[in-house]
Parts: sequence; structure tokens; C-alpha cells
Amino acid sequence: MNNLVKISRDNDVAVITIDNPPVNALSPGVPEGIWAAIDEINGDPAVKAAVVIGGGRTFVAGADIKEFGKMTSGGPRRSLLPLLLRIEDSSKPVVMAIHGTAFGGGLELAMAGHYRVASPTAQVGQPEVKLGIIPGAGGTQRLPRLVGVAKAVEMCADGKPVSAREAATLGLIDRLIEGDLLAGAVAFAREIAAKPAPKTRERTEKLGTAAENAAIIAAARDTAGKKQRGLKAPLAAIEAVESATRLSFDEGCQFEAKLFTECLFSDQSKALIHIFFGEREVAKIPDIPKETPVIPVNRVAVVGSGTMGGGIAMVFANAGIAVLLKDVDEPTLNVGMGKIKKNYASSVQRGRFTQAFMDERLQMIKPVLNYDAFSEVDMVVEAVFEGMALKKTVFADLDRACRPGAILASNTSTLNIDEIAGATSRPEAVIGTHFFSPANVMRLLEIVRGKKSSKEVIATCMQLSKKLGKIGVLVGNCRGFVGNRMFGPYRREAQFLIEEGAEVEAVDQALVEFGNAMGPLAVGDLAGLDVGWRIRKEYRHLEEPGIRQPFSEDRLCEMGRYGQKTGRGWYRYDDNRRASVDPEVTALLRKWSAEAGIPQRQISAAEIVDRCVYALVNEGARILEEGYALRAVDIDIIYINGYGFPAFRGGPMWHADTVGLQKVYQRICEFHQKHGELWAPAPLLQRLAETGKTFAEFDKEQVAAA
Ligand code: T1G
Repeated sequence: MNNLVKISRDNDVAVITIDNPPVNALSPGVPEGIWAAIDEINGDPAVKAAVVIGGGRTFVAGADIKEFGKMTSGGPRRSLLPLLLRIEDSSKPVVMAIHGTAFGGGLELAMAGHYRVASPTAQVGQPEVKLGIIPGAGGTQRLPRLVGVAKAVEMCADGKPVSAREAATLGLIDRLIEGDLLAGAVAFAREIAAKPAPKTRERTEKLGTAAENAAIIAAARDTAGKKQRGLKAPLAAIEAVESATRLSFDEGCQFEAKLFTECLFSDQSKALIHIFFGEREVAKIPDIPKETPVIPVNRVAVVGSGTMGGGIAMVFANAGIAVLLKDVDEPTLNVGMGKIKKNYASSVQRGRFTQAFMDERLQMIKPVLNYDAFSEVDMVVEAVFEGMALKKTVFADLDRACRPGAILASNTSTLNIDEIAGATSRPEAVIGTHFFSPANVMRLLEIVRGKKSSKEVIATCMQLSKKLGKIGVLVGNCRGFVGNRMFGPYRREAQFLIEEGAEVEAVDQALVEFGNAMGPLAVGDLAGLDVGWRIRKEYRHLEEPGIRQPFSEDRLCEMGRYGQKTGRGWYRYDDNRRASVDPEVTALLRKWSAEAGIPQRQISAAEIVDRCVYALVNEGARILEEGYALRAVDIDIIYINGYGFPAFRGGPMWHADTVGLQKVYQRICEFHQKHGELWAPAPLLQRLAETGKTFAEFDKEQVAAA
């Protein structure tokens, strides 16, 4: 026995406890400990059956993802398959007792057991595709034997967990245990001890017929192609499950192992594993220790009931936090509340929420016309029109109305947080909480640290973001913060490419094929071209003379073409907001470019991608060395969760590392030569490229230096 796996006895039932906090991953030592325990109970005549259970808050959350990096850099391949056969062939029945999560290798372990019992709140699943891999320990072979081919394909291809209740109806869980799981599992084990122990691998009754399966597999491939565009692992998972319907169990496991290894060594998997750990890394702020006190946030207020304000109010209500929603007058407030109700109603219609949930949440959002009740709230999020003068007025009002210690946050997407804080007597309580539209859907929350924002306020917002179902990323207070500051050059290049001869749809198509959810121009039309136009006008005085600026989007806005909301922008939109190419725009662009004397040329999709994506990377490198982002991975998490950058490329900075910084730097130098100072390479990028380093190594050095 080792200290990761312990064995105890409840009379004739052995209890094997896996104890590898925080999530009982199958790290080195755990499979070995389980093996030794199974050997021990098989050698002990007094033992009639065994229960395997997880210590702490969960069953097994899977293989140890940290080990994959070692495997792909030449380390030994560790397979769980022999252990799972050992369990299945145990002469004493083994009952798997599941609480928390049984994910990936954790569910594969559970399926090698002869029976599975679970707490009703448990979740089980094969989320491997989210890491760009597939189950690698027989999951694609045992799962269809327990739940049928259709469900197995769905679970392995989309990676979504299922609840223990659903798993029980599927036959994956044999009994739900209310209350004390261990006691219930031991009682169950005693019940089945004398019965023959069913081996999952020998079950075939749910494997269906070739004809049935052909239809299921074809439909699954079609869905994966649409919903998980560009991802390799979902298709590999479907192939592996399909093999279970025609190969023997052992052959199926070998086929699965081959596909697993191919996926594991792929760039997509390395990128997605980078994101997995990145989403956890961004929560760690070097100068704000875990034990920094946080301010309890039980009541909040949102100022402004427009699209953003309404969405933010829903976010808090959905997390169970009561919200005051303020606006200037009744008609405006009614429109705001109307939009909120409409949003909830469409979520109920789509089955995302129940009617009861909707009614409850609406009760938690209280529309108000003044600051009277603001003295009772713990936090305010201001979401009014993006103008500095108005923001300052609101913050001065909040300073008077809110109690000492309340957090004053602004949802500004570009304005200076320190300047806003200057309108109050408590700049330490002021912070930026930049939600992304639609706020109740987008996972990203850019948390903007002002010069005087206190550590308690920052720690509170970082922790609160998790409760709100968001990924909070801390950024510095520069113009446009991190996301929008980088988005500027990205959209600038998209416009330049058009002004140099590329078609609108060609620019968007190139970035969509690269993996983006939408192209830069279609995104502009969705968000409203006038938003950026107003900000550009506000900052016109800061533009450097003699530096080329794009003109086409401003010209479109001057014509009232704001995008979807006006039915015309870069594209033309029908009543269902479906886009089509607008020949009028094409003609206008050619005319404007001719007037500006810009020579027209054929532009390849490769150049379009390089110019747009490397503009992100170059600006990202500047942001890193100026210290407005803590790590390159923070930038990656921002771009994947806020700007639709393809997760399977790991984010702009990871993508640059994958391409190779020397190659990226060279390409940027080419653009610098051709297109001038806007493409001056960031010194950090130059330094890393010349020293053969990566942004990932830069992050490690940052952490080591902190
Ligand atoms: N391996 C290594 N570390 C892990 C881990 C894992 N599987 N899961 C979590 N951690 C770390 C995580 O990085 C964090 O570390 C801490 O645990 C707490 O996690 C053979 C090949 C279980 C739902 O994909 O989804 O099995 O930041 O903050 O919010 O076929 O963790 O504190 O240093 O996420 O309560 C398949 C991954 C693996 C599940 C808990 N399994 N984990 O969420 O805590 S591949 C997964 C999760 C596999 C087999 C294949 C979640 C969770 P740190 P946390 P949480």
C-alpha cells in the first residue's frame, strides 16, 4: 500500500480509498496503489467484496494531465489498461462509489468495476476531447457496452458530463445513494457479494446492429463537423467508439490506443492542455496571496439597464446574488427589464433554464430610479454609455450613495480606470470589471487593476468571477486594456487588407478557416461599427501624424452603416440578420482606395491570416513587456474566451510559439519593411526570437522571478 491509496475493512467488505488531493488524479503511485489493494483483497479469504471510493471532495477526475507533457517529450507511456483488466478479473466483486466527478480515466476506472453506485449530485463523463485527446483506457470500448452506442458516441465526442441521475437511467450507475455514500456502498457490496460479478468488457447486449450503428455514427460525424469545426479529437473519438461495434474488446482497445497516441502528440492537444492549465493559472496573482481577505458580495447594484447592464444584472441573479438595476427614467428601465425578460424567455424556450428558475431570477432583479438603496449593497457595476464625463458623474454619485467598503466597479471597455477613480474619495475601492457582450453568455471577465485598487478588492473580484461562472483575468490599466488594445491592430490590418484589394468576405473567410468563430469584419457588424467609430473620434487627437490609418470603416459609419443594427455594414443583412455580400460596399472600397492612391493587388489567405494574427501577437508582446498582462497565457485565455480565437490553437501567443517565434519575428520584420512603423517588432518578441525562446518560457521566468 502507499499513502495515495489506503485500504480499510468494514467486516467482510474492504474499502479502498484513493487519496490524491485535490481531485484524485491517477498520478504516478495511484494506479500502483490500486493494483496492490486489488491483489491484497483477492488474497484475503475474509474479504467478500470491495468498495473503491475517492477521498476528499471527489471520485477520480481522470489521468494526471500534468503527465502528458512528459509523455510527449519522450517520457514513458503509462497505460491504465492492464490495471482495469486486473480489477475486472478480480475474484471479489468491486463496487465503485462515486461522488463529485468521475471524469476520463476516473470513469474508465469505474466502468472496470463490476458495479457502480453514486451520490445523486455526482457527475460522470469522458471530457478528453476538451484536451484534444480521446479516452485512452478502454473508455470508448466499455462505455458503449454500458450505455449503448448512441449515448457513448455523444459523451465521448462532445465531452459533456452527465448527471448521476441520468447515468442511472442509462444503466451506467446501478444505484443512487442518498446520504452517506460509503455506508450505502458497503451495504450494496454486501448485497451483491455472492452474485457472479459482471465484467463490462464481456457485455455486448447494447452494441446494436451494423445498420443502426451506421446511422448513429454518420449523424455524429456530421454534428462534430458542424459544432466542433476544425477539431480532430471528436472525430477520432467517434471512430474509436464505432470500432467497439465491430472489433473484439482487445482489438478495440488497441485501436483506441493508436488514436489516443495520435491525438496526444498533436498540436491541437498541446494547445488545449495549455488552455486547461491556463484557465487555472490566470486565477493566481503573484502579489496577492490566496489568503488575502475578500469582501462578501451578497447584494449588488448595476447602473445602466442597456444591453450590457441588463446582461450583467442577469449574471449576478443567475449566481443567486440580488441585484438593484438603476436607470435614469421609467421608460428606459422598462425597456431594459423587457430585454432581460426576453433573454430569459428564450433561454427557457431553448431548455437552458426552467420557467421556475426564470421567475426566481427575475424576482432577484429590482429596477430602481435612484440611489436610495445603494447604501445596502456590497458592490456596484457601472455600465452606462462609454463617455468619460458621464462615468465621472456616476462615480461621484456612487461615492456619496454607497457605504464605506463597497466595491465600485466600471464595465468600461476602454476608458482610464484611474481617471474614473479620481472622481471618488475612495480610489482603492475602484476597479474595472469588463464584461463581454452578451454578458450573460460570454465567459470572459477582464478585471482592470487601477493604480490604487486595493488587494482585497482585486482578490474579491477574482474570486467572484468564478462564482459568476466567468473566467476572471487581471489586466493593467492601459488604453483598451488587453483584449481591445490588441483587437485594434487586428481590425486595423483587416481594413488595410481590404483597402489594398482583398474582398470583405475573403478576409473573414480566411480567419474563419483559421478557426475563428467569426471574421473580424462580421464581428464589427455584430457589435456595431459605431461603437469603435465613436471611440476613435474621441481619441483622434492621439493619432500620430504621418502614420497610416484605416479609413473604410469610418466611411461606412459616416453613411450610417453601423452593421446588423442598421441592416448594413460591411455586409447587407436581411430581417433574420443573415449576411450577404454587398456589391455597393465593394464598389465604394475600390473608389475610396483609388482616391487614396492605394495600389490594388491579389492577396492570399495566408497573408490575411499572418497580418491579422501577427498583429495580435506583436501587440500582445508589447503588453507583456509593459506589464499590463501578467503572463502570455493570460492573453491566450482572454482571446479564447472573449474574442472567439480558436481554442485548438491555444490563443495568439501559444500559436506564435507553435509556429516558432523566429518565423513569426521574420514575418513581422517583412511587414515592417513593407508597411512601416505600425509593424515595428515588439522588443520582447525580438529578444525571445533571437535567443530561441518562447512566450511559454517567458511566463515560467516571470513566475520564477515573482
Ligand atoms: N490532472 C492533473 N491536475 C488536475 C486534473 C487532472 N486530471 N484535474 C484537475 N487538476 C488540478 C487543476 O489544475 C487545479 O490545480 C486543481 O486540480 C483543482 O482543479 C486515461 C487520458 C475535476 C471538474 O479532463 O475538469 O483521463 O490550479 O481548479 O473547479 O482516458 O478540475 O490548484 O494547481 O479545476 O473544482 C480527463 C479535468 C483527463 C478533468 C474540478 N479529466 N478536471 O474542478 O477544480 S484525461 C479531465 C476538471 C484522461 C484517460 C484520459 C476539473 C474538475 P491548481 P480545478 P474544480
